[in-house]
Amino acid sequence: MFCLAHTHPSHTNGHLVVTDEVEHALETGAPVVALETAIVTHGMPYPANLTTALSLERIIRSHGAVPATVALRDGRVHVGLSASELESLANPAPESAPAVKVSRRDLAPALAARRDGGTTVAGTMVIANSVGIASFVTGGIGGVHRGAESSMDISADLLELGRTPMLVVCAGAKSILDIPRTLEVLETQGVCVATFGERADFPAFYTPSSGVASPWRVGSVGEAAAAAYTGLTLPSPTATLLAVPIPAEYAARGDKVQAAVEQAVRESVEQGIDKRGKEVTPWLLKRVGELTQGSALELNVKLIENNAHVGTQVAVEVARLAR
Ligand code: PSU
Ligand code: MN
Repeated sequence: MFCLAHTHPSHTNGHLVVTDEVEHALETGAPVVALETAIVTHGMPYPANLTTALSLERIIRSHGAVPATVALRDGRVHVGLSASELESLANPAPESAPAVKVSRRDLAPALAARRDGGTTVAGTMVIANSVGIASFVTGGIGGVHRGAESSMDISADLLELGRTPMLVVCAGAKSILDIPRTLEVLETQGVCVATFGERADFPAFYTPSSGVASPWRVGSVGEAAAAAYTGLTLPSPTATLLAVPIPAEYAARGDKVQAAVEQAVRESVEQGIDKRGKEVTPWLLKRVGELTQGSALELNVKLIENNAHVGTQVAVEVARLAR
């Protein structure tokens, strides 16, 4: 259970609210798929953030798993959100304090201050793992930022993948990041990185290929699940980062978005935004959105829905292997 449980049994669940649906699924070994909410609070504008979050939950259910959307609300960690809780996170009342972006280091102060929060990949992994969830679907992970050799801006997502054994499904890393160095850090952290499908290279979020070789390739749901499940059974369990390329039909549009990404990165350096820590990723996402007039957002929705389709099938198989 979430942190306090180990040291203060009387506070068991004091910080944690798990919906009955998720709790029942966990008790019976049914597949549960975690979803993050930094993408809701900081990654996408309203109302696309809400419709996408609801659509992901629907897709996960349609493949026979239970979605567990993770967020912070009023001093508590929530695993599973109602539609109205999701709505208030996606579109906060104007008088309320804005939701914070919650990575591992933000968990304690955000809870203590009773702030609403959208959890990043790292923040979501910590929470999901603490309640026994083995699978997690997202869009893009954080990574090594370009220029990290001087800024040292390396997402906590990569270190969390190194210490929290679970399946994380993404569409690769955005090219706002330094993809070769991101893969280097994942190797250093001992993360199994496998690309789903026929391509030999790691996907770049908006486009199916980054030109950088993927360490592993898995050709089917079964192969992906076998790798992920085996990682969980090792004496020292390891995470699997399953990278699912955006479907080929979107490749041409992805190339156009790619040009906007390059421009946004240049502007962030010119304006010194690249030195602003946790603000960097949301700034770049917003700027790419403006430059592409919604086309980036549309691709973002398509690829994350595709991740949920593929990822849930893998999660269902991992749960079956674990029974
Ligand atoms: N990449 C995206 N969309 C996102 C994020 C990353 O394409 O919304 C979010 C995720 O929540 C991810 C976080 O975990 O940004 C990484 O932020 P940082 O680089 O500050 O660690
Ligand atoms: Mn960062």
